[in-house]
Amino acid sequence: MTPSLLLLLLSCGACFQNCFDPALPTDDNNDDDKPDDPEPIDTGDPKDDTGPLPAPPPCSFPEVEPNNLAGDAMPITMEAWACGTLLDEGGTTGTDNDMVEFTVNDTGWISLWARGEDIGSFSDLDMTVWVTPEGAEDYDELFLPDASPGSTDPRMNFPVEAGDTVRVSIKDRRGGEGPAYVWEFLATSEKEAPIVCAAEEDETAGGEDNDVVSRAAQPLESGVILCGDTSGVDLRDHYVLTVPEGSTTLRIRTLAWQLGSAMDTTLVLIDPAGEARRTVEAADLVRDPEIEYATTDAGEWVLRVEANNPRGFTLAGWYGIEATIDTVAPEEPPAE
Ligand SMILES: [Ca+2]
Ligand SMILES: [Ca+2]
Ligand SMILES: [Ca+2]
Ligand SMILES: [Ca+2]
Repeated sequence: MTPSLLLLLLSCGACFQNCFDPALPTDDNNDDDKPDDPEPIDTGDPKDDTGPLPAPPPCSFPEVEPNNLAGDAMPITMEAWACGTLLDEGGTTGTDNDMVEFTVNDTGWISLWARGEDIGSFSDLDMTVWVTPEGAEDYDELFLPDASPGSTDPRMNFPVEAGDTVRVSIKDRRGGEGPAYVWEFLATSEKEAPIVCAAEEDETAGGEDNDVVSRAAQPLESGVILCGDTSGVDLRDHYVLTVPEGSTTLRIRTLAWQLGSAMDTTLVLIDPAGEARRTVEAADLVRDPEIEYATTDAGEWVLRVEANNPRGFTLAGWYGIEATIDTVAPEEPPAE
């Protein structure tokens, strides 16, 4: 691909941004060209307040090809936009792979966001992430995030350590045929965790793990958000719901994908006899399942929280579960 063609495509990307995203500023003095002088946006100083999110493009890190292989990943910094175009070497289809890499400055949660659809592209962006701890020989964590609420653009949050190297691959999921899709990417440091936990999972509360119904031991308290994790090979967690005598409505909600977890959750509600009464899987557009179930069967019910990620396991499989147990006590028999 010639440099002039790349410039033309990047210019198209800028046009997409300004035409389709009214939230983005327009710069009348700068036409629709990418800036010639990329400068990372330094928001490291809290006094340097640019608002809740770093300033949107201009792009601080226009991609430099070749960047298809891990060793060629383009170095970038957090809090600054990178951008590029998915175009194969022949310049005709979108089978490109673009990789960026950065080092984490502060321990805590980070957010990764790859934009395509949001800026007017018909791409279906795919983001794969590797995290390598400082001094490690190779990555030890692999995330497979997917779309985010309201968009096919992947966006996710997960905790990291200072010194970690994060490498990100951006592709079009459909691959093969297609126009030259533009993308933008931003990594930001989150000031707070995306979820507030009132209780934490105890994986071994009932034995070696909580992977089967018979080892369900940890109670879910009504109205309390419990945070758990299904990362790696730990794909199932079981909890106890104690249903008293009377007419009870169980309401269970999941807080995961909507907050940036890579987890696709399946909930299974199991009665005291061990029979599954209700199973709700992640839907395409809403991947955090909810259950509302009425029963008069008192006893120890079990809730299974299962990672059912269509693209395999992830190490960003964190979740929150909130169960409420509403019971109307049985009527007292009339006095003699
Ligand atoms: Ca590219
Ligand atoms: Ca590339
Ligand atoms: Ca677990
Ligand atoms: Ca488990």
